Amino acid sequence: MTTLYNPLLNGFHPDPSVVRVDSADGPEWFLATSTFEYLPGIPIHRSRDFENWELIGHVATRPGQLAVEDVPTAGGAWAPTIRHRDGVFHLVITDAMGRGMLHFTATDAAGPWSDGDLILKQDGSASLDGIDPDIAWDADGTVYVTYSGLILSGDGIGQHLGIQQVTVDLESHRALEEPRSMWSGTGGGFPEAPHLYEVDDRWYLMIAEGGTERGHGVSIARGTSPVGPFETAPHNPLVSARSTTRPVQNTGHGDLVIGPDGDWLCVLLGVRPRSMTRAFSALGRETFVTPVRWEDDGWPAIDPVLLNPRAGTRVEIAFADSHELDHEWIAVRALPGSLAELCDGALVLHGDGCTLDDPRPIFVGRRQEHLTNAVTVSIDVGAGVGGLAVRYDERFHVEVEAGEGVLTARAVVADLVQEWTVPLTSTTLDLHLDSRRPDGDGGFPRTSDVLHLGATVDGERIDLAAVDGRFLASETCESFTGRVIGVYARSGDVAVRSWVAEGDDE
Ligand code: 6LW
Repeated sequence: MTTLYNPLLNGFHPDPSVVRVDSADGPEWFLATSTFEYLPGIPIHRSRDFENWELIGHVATRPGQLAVEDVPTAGGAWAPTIRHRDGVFHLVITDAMGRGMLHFTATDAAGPWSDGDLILKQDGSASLDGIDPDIAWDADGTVYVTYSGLILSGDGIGQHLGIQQVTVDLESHRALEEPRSMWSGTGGGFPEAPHLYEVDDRWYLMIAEGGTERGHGVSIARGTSPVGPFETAPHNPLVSARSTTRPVQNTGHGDLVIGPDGDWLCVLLGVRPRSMTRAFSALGRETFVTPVRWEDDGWPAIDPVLLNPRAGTRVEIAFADSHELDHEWIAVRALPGSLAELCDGALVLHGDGCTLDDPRPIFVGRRQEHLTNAVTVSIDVGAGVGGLAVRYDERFHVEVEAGEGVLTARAVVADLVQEWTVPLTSTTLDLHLDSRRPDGDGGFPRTSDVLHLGATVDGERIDLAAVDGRFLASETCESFTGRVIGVYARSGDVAVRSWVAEGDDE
């Protein structure tokens, strides 16, 4: 029996879409998730048992595939759908406030993927207006793109037209009709994340509604045609954590697939909030999975998401032994390889005067994947100024920085900035950034975690500051992403010799 680990993908991996591909070698599953303003964009994870997942690459690895260089925070790669047909992987997604609604293809999910074609309105004038596109085919090969009609540009910006659908010619990438309104849920806010499934000669339209926060849920309807009409299931929402005290909240934005045991599964997003009232989700929206049962009446039932974290992990990277950055490294509105290079046994970042307050910092990082987490980097600041940071966005970041004779801990929370500084007599040192449970809580933790910032200089540990972790949580930052921990340079050259990260979810 397959073990369903939850989170299935730790760290910010929201809006999951999954596809199963059967071959002579057996089944494989592929997961795609959102990346917003980060690059490379749209990670693809692969599994052969639904337990162990490997990051095999990304859809957007080249300039121009997405246009995130100038998107506002939380713009960019929103909510993919991944499908497989006749040997080709198809992925549709909206590059929000970037290129628009896009269709990518690949014969190998690890890439390379195509450059991405805009899915155009019927008159060819512009991209379809909407988010969370789904792609489905009927037996005749007609292509249906079903999406959430949230208007992100132009006069109607912010309007929500409900769930919409068009048939599309994938040769011209043009809609063949004006958008039709579809069943849009049971009245919850923000109907989105539509997915169409043909099961036992019925067409099911599954959506998310209630918004991606605590009201989130998955609802479904069915009909005899992919264009509807659809009748609402009698027991919506199929799954939601709203008004519960479950440890996994915000569950919604689901996609269905047949798992290794022949049973159906639903992958979906969720958060793991901590504090006395479970208020703060430090890591952002992660990917989870839960069983699905088809009842005798032909409706699916989806179980509540059960937390089942994996064992802790330890990642050790000595850059002298590295020939290239692995797939886990990401950067803000730029590809990591354009900001940092491996040379002389180190990862060298070339500061350009930008700081973490700027839209394109010289920063390369990795998702924080565990609620209790410790990162140490060995760094040489003899030729520059830089450090180790945990980032939500330009207005919410906490870092420990060294260079020009000063060691600084800094907390930037919206427009509030606090710094702790001590003189620095060395240019080679270790920097530490730990997320620890709050102590002395008597079972009622007063926050999600506490961020401890420090350094080890000439063998002496210096604890500089402790910052309440609530200020770097998806609720506080009103963020679609999650914590990313990385190294950065403000000025000059900063050489990072090693990276050690370990954590668990106890
Ligand atoms: C995604 C939509 C959503 O497109 O937020 O709130 C957007 N839910 O489904 C980004 O995650």
